[in-house]
Amino acid sequence: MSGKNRIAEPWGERTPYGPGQDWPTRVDMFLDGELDPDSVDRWVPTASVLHSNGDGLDIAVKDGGIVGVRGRASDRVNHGRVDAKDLFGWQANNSADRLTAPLMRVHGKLVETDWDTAMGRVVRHSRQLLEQRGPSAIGFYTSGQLFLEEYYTLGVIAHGAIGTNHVDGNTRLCTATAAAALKESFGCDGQPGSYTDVDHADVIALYGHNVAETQSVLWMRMLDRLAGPNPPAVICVDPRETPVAQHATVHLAPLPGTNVALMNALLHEIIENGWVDRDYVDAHTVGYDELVKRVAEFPPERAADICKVSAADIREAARLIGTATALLSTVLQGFYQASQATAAAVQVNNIHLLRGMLGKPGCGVLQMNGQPTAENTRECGADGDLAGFRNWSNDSHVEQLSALWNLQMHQIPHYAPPTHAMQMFRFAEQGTLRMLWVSATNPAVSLPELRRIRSILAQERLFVVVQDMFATETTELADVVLPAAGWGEKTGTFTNADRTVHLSEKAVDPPGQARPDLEIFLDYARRMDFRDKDGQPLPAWTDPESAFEAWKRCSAGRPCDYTGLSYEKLRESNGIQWPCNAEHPDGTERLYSDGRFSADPEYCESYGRDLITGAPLEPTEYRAMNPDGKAIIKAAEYLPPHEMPSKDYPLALITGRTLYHFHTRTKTGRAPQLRDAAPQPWVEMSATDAGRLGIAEGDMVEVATPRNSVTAPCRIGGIRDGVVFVPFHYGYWDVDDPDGHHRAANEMTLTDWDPVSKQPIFKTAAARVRPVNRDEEQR
Ligand SMILES: Nc1nc2c(c(=O)[nH]1)N[C@H]1C(S)=C(S)[C@@H](COP(=O)(O)OP(=O)(O)OC[C@H]3O[C@@H](n4cnc5c(=O)[nH]c(N)nc54)[C@H](O)[C@@H]3O)O[C@H]1N2
Ligand SMILES: Nc1nc2c(c(=O)[nH]1)N[C@H]1C(S)=C(S)[C@@H](COP(=O)(O)OP(=O)(O)OC[C@H]3O[C@@H](n4cnc5c(=O)[nH]c(N)nc54)[C@H](O)[C@@H]3O)O[C@H]1N2
Ligand SMILES: [Mo]
Repeated sequence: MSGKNRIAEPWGERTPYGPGQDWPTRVDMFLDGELDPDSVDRWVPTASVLHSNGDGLDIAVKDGGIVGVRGRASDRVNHGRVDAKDLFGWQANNSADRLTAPLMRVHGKLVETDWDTAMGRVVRHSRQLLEQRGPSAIGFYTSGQLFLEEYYTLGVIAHGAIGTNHVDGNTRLCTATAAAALKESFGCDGQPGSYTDVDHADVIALYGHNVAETQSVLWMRMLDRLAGPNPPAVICVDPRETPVAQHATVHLAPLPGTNVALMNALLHEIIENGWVDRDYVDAHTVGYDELVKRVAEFPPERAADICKVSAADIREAARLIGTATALLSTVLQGFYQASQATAAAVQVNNIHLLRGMLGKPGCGVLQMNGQPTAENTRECGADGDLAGFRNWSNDSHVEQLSALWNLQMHQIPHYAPPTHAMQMFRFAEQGTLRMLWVSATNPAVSLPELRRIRSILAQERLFVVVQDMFATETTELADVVLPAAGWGEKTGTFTNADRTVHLSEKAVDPPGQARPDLEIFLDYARRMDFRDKDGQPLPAWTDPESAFEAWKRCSAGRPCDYTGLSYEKLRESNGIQWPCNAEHPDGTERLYSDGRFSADPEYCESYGRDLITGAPLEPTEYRAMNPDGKAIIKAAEYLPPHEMPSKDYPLALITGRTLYHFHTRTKTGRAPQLRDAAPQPWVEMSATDAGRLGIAEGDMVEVATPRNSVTAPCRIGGIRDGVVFVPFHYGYWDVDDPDGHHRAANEMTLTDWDPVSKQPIFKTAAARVRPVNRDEEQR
């Protein structure tokens, strides 16, 4: 299939199939310059890294360089298909402007240096801070895009060797709510469902998830079901008319930030109409009566009034969900980055508990991930959790870690939950955090309220280390920049949103002096001379495979058990879902098939939080509420978003993605096909709102919130009235524009987060729009 087609037709040709049948294979490939596949020297197995779907693919290598990719037909996830970003995005690896040497700030300017000098400076600074201020002066802000081995190593260095509680990932912006919602309902993180549920479902409900653009291969699977016999009904909950909405049986377009009201009305209907599986609820859950009381206050008319959708549509969606024989639900940023994120996501879990639809073919919940390796950040404890889904407030779990790492228990901080990213930036702002090591993330574009973030990172007193493949808006603010090898240039494993583990093998050498992140972290540990309590080097491992073996020991007996896996086994596999151990040597397709959850007070990852205030439950409260470790049905009242449209800012601003770009475009902005498909930001508005303001398609407009503004051309499209959308991909590394700050959506977003998951609210802010006249444009 030619590359051009996949920009115009991102989902490719249909291969229809029916319920219970195997999804047909279709192999996608793109090679540089129409190269003949037979002329490729080697095909090196890996998986996709520009979303969390985990599509199996092979890298084509010729003359020591990457020349293309091809989907792996045998892989359980994609059956050969490749997302458009992955087809073209690999070209970024070959880009001439890669970082190839460490950089160091000298007299205010970043200058090239060597590894010894750069690491020497990092080590000197760390030692000084440890001596003068203690471990809490040092923080690590990592990613959902490194490999498992790298996160585990970073987690051991930070939580163990240094003993700081300030470790989090950009997963805080991404899947913190997925993790939180799974902990609240099932006692532990871990995706219950499987992508194969698409093959069996008769109803698929997507909550705030534009899967067509953000996990396009999963959408191909859904499209193929829709094109086949007995297609599923689709329910789409999204204020925009996304491609998903265009295929939906029922499209509910709520006002941003009103998801809990809508969910309560759906639950109200399910209970009212007797669509509850009482046997399942009685046998496997606690909390049902409280939910019944709570949602009794939410007849569809009330939600219709709050969300501004029709009560009849709510009833119809509830009927489809309530009478489904196999219900699959997916949830993502429209729920996770909105107000009351965890409260809303938990209500989706509640639907499945009420209907007894878990652990059976077609009956999955996918509290989705976004980034390719976000699951591993969470498992390995590099994100504000402890390794192996261990519970920071259960001493026996901390003791297990101290035994694994051969440290004293008090060396591992557990006085409070690990610090979340937004709080780490606050500590840096206040001056208690003095060193921040940023790996594989670009906070100067991706965090909310960028003016504030820039001023925090630019402080003289904060020592900033940034580890990346490219110069970015964030490296510009660093004191030391470390050049990293990327995907295809290093070996490691990662796990997708449905628990499928892949091994990604090194295909080519990194450019110049760039080094794998694992090597950089281990080099730091050696130079710092970190030791365990017997004086042995910590961490003890030296390469990806020995790191993986160490991680297996850490995961043993936990829900994310990797003990049955090895590099050798992964090399021969088509993707294996954890847990994989002696009991399940081929992995596990669905969790909780037996109605037993990871919620036992001694075993669970979390005792949960109050869904409104976010206050953690005491261990004794949890034991009293859930002594037998059942699934937990948690009700939530609806609260309006904090920043509502007002007289001065009458619209609701939401932000998100386009199919052609990944985040801050450091990769997709360097692939010509993708760059040209969406070269600049835009502002999406409804025809009614635009008409009222005298704005026509293509006119330049300024969107402003109380914080800052963005100027971009208007696109008039299928978005509900009263709402504007701006993609968040556009920073300014690639524009020679002194006013580049007015491109980034996050100039406008607010510093506020969900009280439970601490995930920032990127999808509700009050905004106003005005046309920008030609004179202003030229100024
Ligand atoms: N092409 C592409 N794919 C990607 C990525 C990418 O950058 N580009 N990134 C990956 C990552 S890390 C992530 S996290 C995922 C994100 O994947 P998605 O969550 O699917 O993407 P978003 O565009 O952020 O948001 C989804 C939808 O939420 C809707 N929405 C906004 N506010 C509300 C609300 O209040 N309620 C409801 N119900 N919906 C609302 C928006 O209209 C939007 O269509 O994508 C992954 N895949
Ligand atoms: N307004 C708004 N803001 C958002 C969102 C939104 O929907 N709206 N979504 C949020 C979400 S869900 C996410 S996930 C974040 C994403 O935000 P970021 O993580 O900041 O975005 P990326 O551009 O993916 O940044 C990853 C960086 O890592 C580098 N990199 C890639 N691979 C490697 C590697 O192997 N090693 C090293 N060292 N570096 C590497 C890349 O070059 C890039 O600079 O944005 C969040 N921000
Ligand atoms: Mo994300």
